[in-house]
Amino acid sequence: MSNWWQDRIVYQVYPRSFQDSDGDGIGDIPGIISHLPDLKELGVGILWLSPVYSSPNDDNGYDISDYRSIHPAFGSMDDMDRLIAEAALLDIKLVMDLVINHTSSEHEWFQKSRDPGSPYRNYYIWRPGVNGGPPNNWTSFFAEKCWEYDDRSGEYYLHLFSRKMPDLNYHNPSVLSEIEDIMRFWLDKGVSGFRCDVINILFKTSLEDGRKKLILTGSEHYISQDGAHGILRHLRSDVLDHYDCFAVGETVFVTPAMARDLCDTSRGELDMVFSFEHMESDQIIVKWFKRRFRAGRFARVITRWQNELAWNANYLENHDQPRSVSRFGCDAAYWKESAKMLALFLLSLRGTPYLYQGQEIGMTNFDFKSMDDVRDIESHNVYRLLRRWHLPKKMCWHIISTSSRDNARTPMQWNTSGNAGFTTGTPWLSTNQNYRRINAEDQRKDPSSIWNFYRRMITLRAGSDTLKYGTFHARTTSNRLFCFEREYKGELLTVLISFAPKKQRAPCSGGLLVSNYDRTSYDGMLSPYEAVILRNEVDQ
Ligand code: TEU
Repeated sequence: MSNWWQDRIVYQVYPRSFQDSDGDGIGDIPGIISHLPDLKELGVGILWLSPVYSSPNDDNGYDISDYRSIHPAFGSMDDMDRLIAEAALLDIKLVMDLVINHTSSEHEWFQKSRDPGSPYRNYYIWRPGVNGGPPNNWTSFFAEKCWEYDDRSGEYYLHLFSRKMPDLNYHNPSVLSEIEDIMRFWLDKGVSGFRCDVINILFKTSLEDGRKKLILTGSEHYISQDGAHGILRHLRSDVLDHYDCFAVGETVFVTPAMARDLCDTSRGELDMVFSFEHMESDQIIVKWFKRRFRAGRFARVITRWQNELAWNANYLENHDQPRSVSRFGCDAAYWKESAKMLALFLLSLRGTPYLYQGQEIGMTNFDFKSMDDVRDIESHNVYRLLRRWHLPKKMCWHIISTSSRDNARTPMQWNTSGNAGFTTGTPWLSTNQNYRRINAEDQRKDPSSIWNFYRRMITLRAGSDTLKYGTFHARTTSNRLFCFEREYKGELLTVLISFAPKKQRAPCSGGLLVSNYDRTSYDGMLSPYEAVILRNEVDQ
């Protein structure tokens, strides 16, 4: 028996950039509601919302100041209730982002915590300075220091992200019970689970100095510690087990073995995790230093995760990553073919597929010209750091433009009207000017579009037990060709994926189930960026 979260497709909405309904330039919940029927038509079964809670937006909502209220720019709690109800009518389950490693510094708990005598003091990680400096040598995820001195209390607090995002203290059981109450609040409202932000770094085992590293000095003291596993088991048995819901963890720097410890059924922790290794296959040490994308390296990483985990959370894009067609495909000459190839690839893997808004129409990286157009805090911090290292401006811009998170955050391209139909006002982040060529309305009408191909692949997967539950076996992982098999109850599907801009021979027999090119049978030759699935029957 499978679970519903294994049979459905997840679609991630980044609310700020999805659909603005009131002209303030910021996407909102009524805007999301207006598109529920389109999502249904695409075949979406689960909607994951990036944070919509109250927030001063230092990190676009990942800095939460009240977990039980909605940011006014996104709408009201009534709008949220309506979204849950209307999604349910269409049999779309809603998943919320649960960001509990840190809160905003404007959260009431943190404001109270600044008073050393307050019962909230111990909700966060406060320490006196050492020799006139911070308590240890750790460095943050956002290329800045990770201790901030607070005048009011005469001590420093820890923040692994921005200084407006203080880390919670999971050595304090009160923090856990507060979080559990928040989870119950949302589950009681009818949401069906959580995407748990950086969930494997919650527990800081010690605050000793870390081994000096290029990035994240100190991380050996908090990545996937026993304490984090303990907390996850609590969240599962105290809360999640009492609802029909699931939890996917965003887990940084995990190996397959670490991931198994987080999501094997026997562990009673998470249902699946987002790993990063395939996203790191085109980088050198840090994401800012990209190397040429090599499909072979990428395919071998995917293969390892497919083989080593019973169930993966498969994704090629999210709000933190550049666009997949610009990164793993070709957003120029073979834009359409390579975007469809990536669709077929993603939907043929074993695991739950996650789509990110705009991926279904092949949205590309931003077309910005300078840092003035970029809004992301991380990108600005990194740009400043690179300039401090005296790197030439041109090189700094190249680094930001290939890797910035804003690549994924430009407004959703709905149609050819002003600002791509995203807003009637001024968008908070500029629209990519290619919206006249790349937009949802045109693609819905065009039977050969990327959108229609996604729809077709989602339908195919929904009706195929082999694609959903079959075993995975890789046959070729070269720089030009990724070939793997899925097998289930006497049916063998061979998936051939070309990552090459040229024709290539790839002999293989079987009935053609689907191709991203217009063809009715397979002759052993793949066109540029062609992807096909061939079907055979085998003895059981
Ligand atoms: O991201 C955590 C994370 O490690 C990264 O992907 C991060 O955003 C960055 O790219 C590191 O270089 C999660 C959220 O997805 C992200 O949007 C938040 O900014 C972050 O946590 C903090 O909540």
